[in-house]
Amino acid sequence: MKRLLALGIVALMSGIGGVAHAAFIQVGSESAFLGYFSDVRVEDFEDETFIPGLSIDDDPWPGSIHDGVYENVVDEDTDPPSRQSYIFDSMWGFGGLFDCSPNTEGASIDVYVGTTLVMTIPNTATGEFYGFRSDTDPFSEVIFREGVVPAEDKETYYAMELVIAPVAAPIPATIYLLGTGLAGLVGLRARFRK
Ligand SMILES: [Ca+2]
Ligand SMILES: [Ca+2]
Ligand SMILES: [Ca+2]
Ligand SMILES: [Ca+2]
Repeated sequence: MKRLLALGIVALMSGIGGVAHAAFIQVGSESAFLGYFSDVRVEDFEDETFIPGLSIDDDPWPGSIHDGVYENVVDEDTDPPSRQSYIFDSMWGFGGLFDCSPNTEGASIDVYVGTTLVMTIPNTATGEFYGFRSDTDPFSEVIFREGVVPAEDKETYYAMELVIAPVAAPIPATIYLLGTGLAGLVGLRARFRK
């Protein structure tokens, strides 16, 4: 009996561990991504204005927007390292079309959420979709870093399009309270009229 209980606890704990490991799941195609999320925001870099909620932190190595793409370089050998953070209020999924061919194929791009490596964009990418989703917690920052790090290498890439699955905005508590408060007042008035 005790042994069964111990086995049960071990099974439970490994189950919890399994969920934690499955936090980020790479999504193989844009159609799979769009099929999974009913609500997505697309930034196509056709102008200098980003969709609401999106920003890119690329200090002190700013990229450029031209010809419908955002261009930048990932390199761990600059000081500070050349990395980019794609920031959005709160997302369940992030992806896009990425092209590593400009300025020849360099190193790959490793994509992080916090300190977790969530996917790698290979140096052979020429505009295919790379994306992932979280099935545990939403996230707000996606970091692009140089993958393999030989000192002489760096990866110049184009982000041709970003596809973001936002977390639906909850009804703010104050509006909800105001709503229920108004409903209460209407109810009171109705009662007094009788
Ligand atoms: Ca735009
Ligand atoms: Ca574009
Ligand atoms: Ca490098
Ligand atoms: Ca390149």
